[in-house]
Amino acid sequence: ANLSRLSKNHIHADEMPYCPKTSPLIGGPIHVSFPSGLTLAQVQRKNPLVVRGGRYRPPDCEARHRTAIIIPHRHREHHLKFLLYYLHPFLQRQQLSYGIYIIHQAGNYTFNRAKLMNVGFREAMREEDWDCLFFHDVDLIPEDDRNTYVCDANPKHAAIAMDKFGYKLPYKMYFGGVSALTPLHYLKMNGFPNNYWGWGGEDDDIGVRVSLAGMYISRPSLKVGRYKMIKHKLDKGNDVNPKRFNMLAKTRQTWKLDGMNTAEYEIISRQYLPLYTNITVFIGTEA
Ligand code: UDH
Repeated sequence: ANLSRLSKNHIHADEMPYCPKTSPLIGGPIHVSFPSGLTLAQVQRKNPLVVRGGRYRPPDCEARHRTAIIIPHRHREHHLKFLLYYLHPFLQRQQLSYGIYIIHQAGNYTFNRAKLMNVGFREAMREEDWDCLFFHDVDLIPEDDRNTYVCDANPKHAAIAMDKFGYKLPYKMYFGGVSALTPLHYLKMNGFPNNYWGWGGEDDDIGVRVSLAGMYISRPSLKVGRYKMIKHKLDKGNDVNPKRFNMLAKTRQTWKLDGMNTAEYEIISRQYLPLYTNITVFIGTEA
């Protein structure tokens, strides 16, 4: 009797039924264009149910999945605006409970995408028990909402078909752009490397870590895992990393010594903005 009273009392917060396994709001292909003059205020008006820090939960059902989106960022406000414009409605149509985290590298030292992901993982998990993390470049816009932002049994490479590669996988082990891991996957592979400074190599290192940790790469279909990249040139402060091939050849020896277990950084600020949580972090410089 006590138990049943307990569970009844417990109902108040959980009264809502679970969302259906497949969201009825999913529509398939999305036409992606980049309207000039778009502002963040407009994006905010179009997403009235998104709350402080860029959080959302479906209003009339209990989400089956809690997904954090982790976006490495510096000086790409223009791209970020378009990504938010498409991503918020996309995630809402999938009836997910979600949060968007921008991990902003402080200073003008060489960029380090993978280390920023380690920061994002730890800082997002500190806030909530997310069951899936999407590591997401700022310039990739998903073009089909059947590409659900939930995790698989194995680490998932979601950006299988990008326009810049002719909507094909450029090579079998490619793991760049957008990938999705559970906290367990992430810790099993010791997260991402911290020592790839500049452009290139880190995504292949991550792909190798997946297999060294005894996992496989899962992918959506080519039809669904489509992305449009916002065109741009290589950024200042993100020169091609000439050491990447030598480093990649050693991943087998280094993955347990360098990664989530050794990520050191200093949080400069944490801002709960209307459309996302911004974490500005100092991640150091190349040794
Ligand atoms: N990023 C930033 N700011 C930077 C650099 C990178 O925010 O200054 C982030 C952003 O999320 C971006 C991601 O890191 O989507 C990956 O960096 P990228 O867009 O430069 O890499 P990508 O390979 O584009 O997508 C490369 C453009 C031309 C490279 C030619 C090299 N031979």
